[in-house]
Amino acid sequence: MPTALITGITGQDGSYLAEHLLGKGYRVVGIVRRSSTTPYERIAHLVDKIELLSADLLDQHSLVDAMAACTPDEVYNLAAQSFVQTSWSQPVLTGEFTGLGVTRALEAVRKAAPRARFYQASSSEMFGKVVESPQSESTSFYPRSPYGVAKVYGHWITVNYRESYDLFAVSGILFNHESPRRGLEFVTRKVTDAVARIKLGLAREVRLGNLDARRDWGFAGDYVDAMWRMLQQDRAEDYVIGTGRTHSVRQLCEAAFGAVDLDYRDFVKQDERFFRPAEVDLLVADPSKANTQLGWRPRVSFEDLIAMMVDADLARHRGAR
Ligand code: NDP
Ligand code: GDR
Repeated sequence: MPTALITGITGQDGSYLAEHLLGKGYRVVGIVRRSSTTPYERIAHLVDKIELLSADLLDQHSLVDAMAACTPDEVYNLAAQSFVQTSWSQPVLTGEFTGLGVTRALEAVRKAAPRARFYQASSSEMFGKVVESPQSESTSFYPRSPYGVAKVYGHWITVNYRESYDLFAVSGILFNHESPRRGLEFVTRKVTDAVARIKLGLAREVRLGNLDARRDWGFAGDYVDAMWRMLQQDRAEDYVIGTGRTHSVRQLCEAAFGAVDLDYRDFVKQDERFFRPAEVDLLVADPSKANTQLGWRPRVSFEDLIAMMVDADLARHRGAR
């Protein structure tokens, strides 16, 4: 039974990846950081099937100890400060978690589990102010936020450790992926949660920033399979993962409100607080390398994804009444 170690197991992707690997017969070990509460809501249904170790991306020794304790065959480094807007108010912390944290994770692998295969959660935010569309593995980076800059560092340090130490280290450049487990501050979930509350009479409006930004949105459950596939290849290489379709935040609102027969224009208000100091206007993936080499294709469409998220938020709010 192979062992997988997941940092960020309590996050959206960590929870789906844990399910995916358990389904394949893996022993799954997750890293959690100390908290005064137990914020395991996304993995509550899995806690008796996985092992949890206490460690933090800020603490090198804890990562080495975790690696030594479980001797993983595969390491998925998903932990990060992942909210772009927060990266302007906490740029140093974002650099520590999202940038240098990758080096700490790689050092822990090098010291305690050098034969383990390593996955780094890189991001389409590295393309930022895009120099071409669609974006592929060969597109140059132009990050537009402290988060994007930190991810570029994490990306290149992964490449560097592969080349310096012959580690099997890959970087998945993933475009936005969402689900009913998405954090409430991200725009898809913010909108679908608001749609549910408005439909049930619990709210009257939702305040958003830039409605013209365009993203390539897919379903998180599909994307964790791509992560796993990358680590099963003969050679460690980097891959772009996305759907190849792009929609604006306005179209997202149209789809989400439309799913409950409401018109978004009656409920969406624009608010300066949610505009960013520097915006990423357009992202759209060219996933042809992943299609060909990994045999990976997204299975859930944008429309079905938004409907799934609206349904889940409606059910949750109905249950809470
Ligand atoms: P989430 O924000 O849902 O999860 C982040 C995880 O990181 C949580 O488990 C969090 O733990 C953990 N974490 C944060 N800081 C630390 C730390 N110092 N030490 C240990 N753990 C820490 O992110 P997602 O699941 O959406 O994303 C997973 C990864 O993929 C991230 O690296 C993200 O940047 C990247 N990514 C995501 C994309 C997306 O669209 N979702 C697209 C491209 C890349 P806690 O629960 O304690 O807060
Ligand atoms: P993003 O996701 O920054 O792409 O990063 P987010 O959902 O936060 O923003 C997407 C776009 O929507 C616009 N927007 C708003 N965003 C939020 N959060 N709240 C609003 O009210 C709002 N109004 C408009 C934003 O300006 C932006 O253009 C996500 C994260 O998961 C990263 O960790 C990951 O690396 C990238 O996706 C790929």
